[in-house]
Amino acid sequence: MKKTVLFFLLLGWVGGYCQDEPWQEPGCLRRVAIHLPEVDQSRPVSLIITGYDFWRWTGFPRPRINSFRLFQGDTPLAYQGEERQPDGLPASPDGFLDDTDLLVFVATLSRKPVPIYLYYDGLPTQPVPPGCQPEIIEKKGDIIPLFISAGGVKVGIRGGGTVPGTQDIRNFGRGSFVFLSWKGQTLLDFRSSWGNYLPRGLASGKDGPVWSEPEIVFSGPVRTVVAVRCHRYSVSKDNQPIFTGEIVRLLSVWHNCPTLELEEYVSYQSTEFDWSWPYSFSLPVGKSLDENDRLIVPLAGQPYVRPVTKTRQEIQANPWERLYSTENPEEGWFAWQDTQEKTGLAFFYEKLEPIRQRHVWVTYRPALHPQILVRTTPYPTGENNLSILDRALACRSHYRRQLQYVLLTDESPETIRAIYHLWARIPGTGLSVSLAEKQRQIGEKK
Ligand SMILES: [Ca+2]
Ligand SMILES: [Ca+2]
Repeated sequence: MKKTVLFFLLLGWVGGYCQDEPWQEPGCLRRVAIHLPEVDQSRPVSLIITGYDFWRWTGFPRPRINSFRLFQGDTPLAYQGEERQPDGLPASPDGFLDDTDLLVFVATLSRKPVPIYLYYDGLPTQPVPPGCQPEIIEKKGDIIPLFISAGGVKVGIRGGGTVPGTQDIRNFGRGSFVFLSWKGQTLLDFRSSWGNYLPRGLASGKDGPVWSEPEIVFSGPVRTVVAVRCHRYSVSKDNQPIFTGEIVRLLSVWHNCPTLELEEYVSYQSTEFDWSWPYSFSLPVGKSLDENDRLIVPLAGQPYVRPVTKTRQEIQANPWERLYSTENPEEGWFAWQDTQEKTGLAFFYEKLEPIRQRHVWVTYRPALHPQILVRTTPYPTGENNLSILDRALACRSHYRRQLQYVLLTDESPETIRAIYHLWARIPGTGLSVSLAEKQRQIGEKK
C-alpha cells in the first residue's frame, strides 16, 4: 500500500513538473527553467550566463549561439552572445557557445517571480527586436570621444592622454567612465572636476602612458561593450621597474536596465609582493550628499541602512565622517540612495566566491583583501574608497576584476541585495535552475 502511494506521489511530482507550462517555442526540442528570487518591487535586472553554466545545467554540447529562444512569461527576451577567450577578453567568433562565452540578457524581478525559459536544441532563430536602441555619439579628438545613452543613463568614456606625468586634464580619467547622468541629472563630469571619474583605477591618472581610444567590441540588443587599452604601464621604485603591465578594460552599458559594468584584465610582471589595486570614486547622491540620503551596506546577513542624518552645513562643518569602513566585508557591495530625489547607485565590487574563501580559510593575511572606506566630504559628493590589497602580486602574472554599477530609484535594501546576489552568485544564492525538459512529440504521453 505504502509503495503504491509513493509511486503515485512520484508520478504526480514528475507529471506536475514536466511541461506544466506551455511549450512556447516549437522549433526547439529542449528547455530549462531559470528561477529568479522574489523581491518587493518590479524591476529589470541584468543577467549573464556562461557557456559553462549552460553545459552544467543541461549537459548539451556546444549549441549554436543563434539557436536559443528566451521567454519570461509570454514575453520573448532579446539576448546577446559574446564570445570570449578563456581569460575573458573578446574572442574571434565561431558561432558556438563555448564554456567561456557569455549569453547576456535582461529579465524582470517581481513580487511573484516569473521563471525564464531558455529554449535550445533547434535551428537558428530570428533575433528578438531590442526594447531600446542606444544612442551612440562618437567625437574623435574630443576630450570625451564617446557618449552612449540608453534607458535614462548617459555615459562618456575615454582613453587617450598626452605626455605622462603632466597635469593636463587629458591625462585624467583614462579607461574610465568620465561622464554619468541618470534620469537627466549629472552625477559625474570630469570636465568640471578632473578627479571625478569612475573608477579612479590603475594608470587612469596622470602617471599612465597614452591609452587607446575607445573601441566598441560588442554591440547587440542588450548592451554595448567598449574596450580601452593601456600598453606598457610601468611603475618604478629607486629607478628600478617594479611593475610592468598591459591593461585592458571592457566598459559595458546595458540598454534596458540602468547598469554599467567594468571588467579589468591586467597581464604583468612584478617583483613586488604587496600591491593595491584602486577602484575608488566620488559621487553626489541626488543633487548632493545631505540628510535625504542613506548608505546601505551588508551586515549580519542582511542589508543595513545607515542614514546620513546631517544637513549639508553640518557635513561641511565636520567633513570626512566615516560611514562604513572595513577590511573584511561580509558581501562585496554597498549602495547610496537619495530617498527624496529617488536616485542612487549600488556598487558591486567583489563576488561571493572569494569572500567565502576568505572566510573559510581563517587567516589574518589573505592574499587578496578589499579595503573599503565610505565617508562624507566637504564637497557635495560622498567618497567611496576601495582598493584591493594583493599580497601575492609577484606570484602571478595576470589579474582580472569585475565591477558593476547599478543606478537606483527607490528600491528597497532587500531588492538591492537580491540584485547583488544575482550578480555575485554562488550555488544557493540568486538563481536556481530546474532540470532540463524535452519537448513531448505529438501522441507522446506524459
Ligand atoms: Ca565560441
Ligand atoms: Ca542627496
